[in-house]
Amino acid sequence: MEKKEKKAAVEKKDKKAAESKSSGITPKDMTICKATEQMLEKAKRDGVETAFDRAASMKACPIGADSACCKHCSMGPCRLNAKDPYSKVGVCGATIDTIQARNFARMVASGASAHTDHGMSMLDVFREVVHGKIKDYKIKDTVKLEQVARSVGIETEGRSVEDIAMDLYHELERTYTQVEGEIPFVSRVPEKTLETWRKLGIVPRGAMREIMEIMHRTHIGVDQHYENIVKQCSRTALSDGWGGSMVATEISDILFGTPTPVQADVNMGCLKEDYVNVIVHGHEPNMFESMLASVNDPALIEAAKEAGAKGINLVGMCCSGAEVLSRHGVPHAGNFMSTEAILVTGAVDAMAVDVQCIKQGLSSVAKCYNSYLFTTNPRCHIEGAEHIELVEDKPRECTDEVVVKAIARYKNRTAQVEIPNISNPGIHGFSHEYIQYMLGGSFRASYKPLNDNIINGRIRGIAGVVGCCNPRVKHDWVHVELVKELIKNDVLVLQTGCSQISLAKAGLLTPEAAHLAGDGLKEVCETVGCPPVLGLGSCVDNSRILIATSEVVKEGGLGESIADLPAAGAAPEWMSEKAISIGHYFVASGVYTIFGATFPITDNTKFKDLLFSGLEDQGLGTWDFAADPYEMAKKMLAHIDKRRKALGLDKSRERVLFDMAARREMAA
Ligand code: NFS
Repeated sequence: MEKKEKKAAVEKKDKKAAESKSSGITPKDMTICKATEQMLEKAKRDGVETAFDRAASMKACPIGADSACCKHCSMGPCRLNAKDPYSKVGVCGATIDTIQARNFARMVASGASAHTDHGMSMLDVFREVVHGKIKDYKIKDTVKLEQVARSVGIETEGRSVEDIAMDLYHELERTYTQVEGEIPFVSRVPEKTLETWRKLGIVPRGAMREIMEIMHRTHIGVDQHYENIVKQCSRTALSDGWGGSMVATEISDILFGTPTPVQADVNMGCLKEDYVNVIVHGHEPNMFESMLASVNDPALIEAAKEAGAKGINLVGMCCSGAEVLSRHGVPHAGNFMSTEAILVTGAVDAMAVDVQCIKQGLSSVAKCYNSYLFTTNPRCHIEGAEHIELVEDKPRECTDEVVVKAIARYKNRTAQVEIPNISNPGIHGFSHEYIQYMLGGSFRASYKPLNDNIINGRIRGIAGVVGCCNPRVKHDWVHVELVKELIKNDVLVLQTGCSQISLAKAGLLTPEAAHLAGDGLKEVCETVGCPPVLGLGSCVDNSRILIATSEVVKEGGLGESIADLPAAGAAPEWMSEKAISIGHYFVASGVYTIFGATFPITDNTKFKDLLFSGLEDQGLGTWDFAADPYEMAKKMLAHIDKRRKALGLDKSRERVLFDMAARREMAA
């Protein structure tokens, strides 16, 4: 981002904040989500405050936004001058580059910890399922179990499911605990990409070791060379993407099923006034799976009916919502910036949360509407919320109690109920396995048709558009505008997390949305019958995108490493440290990655140069920034075209019409 552009963006934000304090900003300015807007209007009438209001009235700290302060020791906190970054150093002598690199590294460490701790929890559940201690879940997808086992070199021929599973558990545990060597899933990385990592010394050992080392190195007086700190950022982020996150996805698929396309509704219209409404919001699918069992329990359904309800209605939010949407077609009520707004409906009888992206503000909004907010995970308690702990081998005790209390709340509902009458159907549940099948057919499941279509230019490139929503920008707007621009330009878009929900609400996860795509992409979508925007699930499911890119490289014809692909990634409205870890593992994997909203960096520094161009020179990907979605699309397309040119594909984008033979080949 140019200094001027960033300054203008900050000034605009500040102006917006000042205006809204004097009520300059209306809900219409805050979001393009009509349901959220309607609830923000109601919240205003009810005198209820949400994160949108707080963001509007709280000016972002400009020094923090530029990452120009250091508070890692009590000789400070030290503030440097972002306008003249080399005019000062911290008390210990730390330069702006060291300070920014340390701050960035700690964001990577925190984000990577969140994903790897989640992945490790899934692995704990898996181990106890295999041991027979946890009986509520079982290995549902044995085909995937064998595939994953083989991918890390475990023999599967003629062996029992339990034996394979136990071997897989031990192998994958190394992802976290190994002190020397390489994490198991490097076996999936294209050879040339892995070669680059080895050359740079950034192949992760185990996530615990990498995260511990990054925390050590960013302590006062340890690593004071930004280049060396960034190296450890890469190693740690890779232990998330190809480690913790990938294990979370693969184990969840093995336990709860690999998603296949399913039609489901998204948006607040999923709530039903005359049903007991239970929302699950969080990140770990096991609580959600048990809640699904609870709401289908005949005794609890009967209890709900006795309380005067027609039944129990379960809906998801955020990432575990996105997983259960993908696996079971459970409706999804909205993304991160709608979690307070949905409580304003008054129709939520209970919201059960586990970990990550749970706003503390939910507690006071829930109170205003007499809705229950339950925390369920020992890692996440919230003052003012009731805690009902989910014990992994007795999960129903927790989820049944949540439902029982929700029924009681339904019976005594006092809040006025207003449910936005909006729900958006779409197709969810794509996985890298399904993309292979969808394009190649069951006899020849392969990425070849995708590669061929990229080579012949019908598909210009692939983009991953992922990540959070952030009240500092117009909710959902940046996601939607960016994706529309990309598909219009024949870029196939893969999505996860809150971004996928933004686009689902905008109706782009339907095959009919193909009419918004450029001619080439439209032809492919119409032939295969798929949407131009494919939803792959939650944020840990970004690992599905990594595997897909790896498969595309291995299929051939598009270069030898992930860095060679005409592909780009974006998190247009990011806000969490997890997003920084994800962004950095995509960059370290070779992907051009652009963020919107803001970027924690000072312009005109060596650290910025390294992130925004130096890493690419080392054979990795690159970071970039643009607040405006059209500018972002332009930059992504420019990168895709640069890669096409390097591959000699810049001439192949003349229009190729499908003849019958080509259609038959694709549909086979
Ligand atoms: Ni991802 Fe999911 Fe959403 Fe952002 Fe939060 S819910 S893990 S971090 S806000 S996409």
